[in-house]
Amino acid sequence: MTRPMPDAELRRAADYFKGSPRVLVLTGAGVSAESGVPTFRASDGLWEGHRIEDVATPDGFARDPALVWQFYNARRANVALVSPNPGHVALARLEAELGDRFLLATQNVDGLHLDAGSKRVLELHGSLRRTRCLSCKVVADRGLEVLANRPICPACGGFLRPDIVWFHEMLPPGVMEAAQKFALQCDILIVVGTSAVVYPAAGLIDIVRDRGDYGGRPAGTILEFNLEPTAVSDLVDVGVFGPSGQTLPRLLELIGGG
Ligand code: BV8
Repeated sequence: MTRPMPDAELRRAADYFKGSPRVLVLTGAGVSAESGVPTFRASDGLWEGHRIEDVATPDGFARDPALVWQFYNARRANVALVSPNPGHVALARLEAELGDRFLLATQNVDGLHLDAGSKRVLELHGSLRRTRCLSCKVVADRGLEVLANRPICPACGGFLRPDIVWFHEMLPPGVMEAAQKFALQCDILIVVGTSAVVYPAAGLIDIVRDRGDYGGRPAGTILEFNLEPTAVSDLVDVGVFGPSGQTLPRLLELIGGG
């Protein structure tokens, strides 16, 4: 049974977009769920059958690189079969309206925001579509082509790893800083489809909320788009509960006076 659109909350959320606000968006796996990409912590989540330690940490890769590549090649194959959903498209439309007053920081590694036409995207956790050579360090965009279980660098013959930020690894230099800088200045933070438990990504929410306590601008408005309450739901100004593939397009309609 599909739930009714949360129109009252959507109208409250849309009211914050009057004028031309600076908008930061933080997305997680939920924004890709309706495209057919499994989320991490749902019952059918990606981690089932695999312990995080075995497939998404440097130690796991050192222990069994073939298992890790099997895990990531399976995800590459899944993403090759899916397309952006209307939620991704709505965020690309919001960027088109706001230009450099918009920035999208995603925890996702599926590349679907870019496929949907978003340009101002920070991939906080890397991308399934890139590899990095353990020897010559070259980062290559390999799209979603099928890779071997132990792919070799075409440039130097070294072993490749996914260009993904695993747990206990630092995020790419500059990426998190750019997101944090925007979080200090934005008027609105939209949090979409994330359980908000992974740091430092989830820390963007704290920055927007607490920056006034540290001499910064007063706290920005935080809007949460999710199926259900999360660890941050009691911190947000408006919670919009429903599938983001439906609620985000409706938000754009209401902002546009729809
Ligand atoms: C770091 C790439 C500094 C992999 C990912 C101990 C030692 C070391 C570090 C730590 C430690 N304890 C804690 C940490 C920090 C750690 C961390 O945060 N751990 C958590 C689990 C507690 N973070 C790190 O390690 C980070 N690095 O701290 O470096 C450092 C370095 C060395 C030593 C110390 C510190 C690196 C974190 C990056 C990890 N890599 N991804 C891959 O993707 O394969 S994280 C992984 O989780 C994904 O990127 C994913 O995006 C992310 C978060 O998950 P979500 O996106 O939120 O997905 P989830 O399934 O959880 O939730 C989906 C949500 O969507 C749900 O709320 C659901 O209701 C909703 N939803 C579902 N459908 C819909 C929907 N909403 C709307 N519409 C729908 N249709």
